[in-house]
Amino acid sequence: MTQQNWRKSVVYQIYPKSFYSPEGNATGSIKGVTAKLDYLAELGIEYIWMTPVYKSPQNDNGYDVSDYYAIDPSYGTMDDLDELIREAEARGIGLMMDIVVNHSSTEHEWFQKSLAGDERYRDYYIWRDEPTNWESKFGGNAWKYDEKSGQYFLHLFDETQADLNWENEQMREDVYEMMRFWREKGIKGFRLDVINLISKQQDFPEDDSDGRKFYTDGPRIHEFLKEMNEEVFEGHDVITVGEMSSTTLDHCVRYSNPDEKELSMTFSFHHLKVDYPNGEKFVAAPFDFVQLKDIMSTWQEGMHGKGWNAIFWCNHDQPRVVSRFGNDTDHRVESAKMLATVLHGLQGTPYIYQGEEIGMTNPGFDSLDEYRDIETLNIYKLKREQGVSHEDMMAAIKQKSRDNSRTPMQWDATPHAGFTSGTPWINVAPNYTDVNVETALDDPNSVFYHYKNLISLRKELDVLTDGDYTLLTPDALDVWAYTRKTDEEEVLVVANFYGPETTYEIPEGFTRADVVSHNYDVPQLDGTTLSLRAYEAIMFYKK
Ligand code: TEU
Repeated sequence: MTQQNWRKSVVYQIYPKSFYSPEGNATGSIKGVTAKLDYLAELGIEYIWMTPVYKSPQNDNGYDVSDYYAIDPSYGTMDDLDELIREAEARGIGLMMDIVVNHSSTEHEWFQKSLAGDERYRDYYIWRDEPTNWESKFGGNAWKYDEKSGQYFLHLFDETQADLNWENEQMREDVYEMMRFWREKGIKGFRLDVINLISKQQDFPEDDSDGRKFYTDGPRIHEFLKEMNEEVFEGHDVITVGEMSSTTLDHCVRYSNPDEKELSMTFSFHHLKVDYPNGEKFVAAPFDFVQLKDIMSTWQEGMHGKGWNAIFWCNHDQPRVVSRFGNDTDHRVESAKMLATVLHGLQGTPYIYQGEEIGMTNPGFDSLDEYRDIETLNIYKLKREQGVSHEDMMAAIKQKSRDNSRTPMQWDATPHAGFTSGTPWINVAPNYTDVNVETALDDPNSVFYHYKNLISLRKELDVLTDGDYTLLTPDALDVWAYTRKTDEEEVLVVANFYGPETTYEIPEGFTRADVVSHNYDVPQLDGTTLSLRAYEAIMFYKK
């Protein structure tokens, strides 16, 4: 992939812990990723974003890095990683590494030295005499007391994930040097974990909320990203994506505008909070469809010609989209394809999360024993202490837990879905006997081939890269229709997000012959009146 045409590519996200273990272990490995490269090449993706495989105590499944230069033995060796880079490249696939530098594990040597009061390293982290009332994203106060020094350190995530002090220039240089090490290995991209949280307002005020306004898109963030670009990315064939927590459109335009020289693109999450009543995640609730269209459309319009979106429904922190915005019981296949069509028609780079391409669902675990995630377990404990009932918490967890996306990849109908011959670290979703890669590859009408077609359309149709976006149905309670247009080409996407049949008047000039993606046989089009069946979605294209 060159700098010029990466915008036509699709990225596939791998959570290696749950991808494949050829060794028969409880957790997947780097060799497991290499073993499945032909499958990914068949799908047509051009980049793999692999979540962290660095040495780590694994309290947050690798987002707590204890050595940025070493591979965690549970994932294999550095040789395995070199082999993955080579083998991927041989198939035209670039590997993106996940860089976690808002925080490190408290087991990292830097933190250990900081704790010991080492002159150079004390200031690599954020120490204060008094805590503030800021909250950790995983629940509880964000400051932890250290008896020895009588000071508190900041942790926006788990207490074993200490926030790095980006005000310290030497720390920043150490981070850039580490990133150059990975670049020199031949990786083709960086995904930057919660990168918009690295610059904290230095007076550390008390908040009437959880504190996020004092460190989200903080005072020096653009300066730090420009510096990182100069030190690491500039002049090299790498793409970059920043994970932007609770960000704004204006900041994302700046992060991803090529003239600003910061990043290639940004992830934002507002569209995945449409089932958070009053902003609260751990409450079971339906999603707001009109709001979903509104938010995504605002970002489509706002980034057009200025910035670049990373577009996605799923990742390792989100429930499965077919269970969330589709229908994973009566219309799993239709609704998985519908959601894929809507996403791949949009401006930006699509990210597909492992298993999404075969329509994997939430596992529906009822018992807390089946959950593993540190966020889920922390929040359960906290909410129970605050008096929320076990039943209400379990309903919320079943719908919202990050473990919904972390169950093993379903390769075939053999025990443990072919993920491992051993006992997996987390249970496999019970529907693996029907929903698996082997079945999908054998069926020309599977979700897999629908994704494959959409990925190839992204490469063929320039309008999917360049076209401007117009939402045609802002108020409709069931239909999302939009166009993408350039002077030469036009795409129309029409999707029914629900089960009951509905009709939609399409703009003049599109015919059955213009259909390039569809999840039913023949479109029910009478003049300009389109009748849509359950979760039906059509993409039209004309020159
Ligand atoms: O996630 C950042 C983040 O804020 C979330 O998506 C988080 O999971 C959510 O707020 C919880 O409700 C990134 C990683 O993707 C996630 O896996 C890590 O746990 C987190 O950073 C800390 O490194």
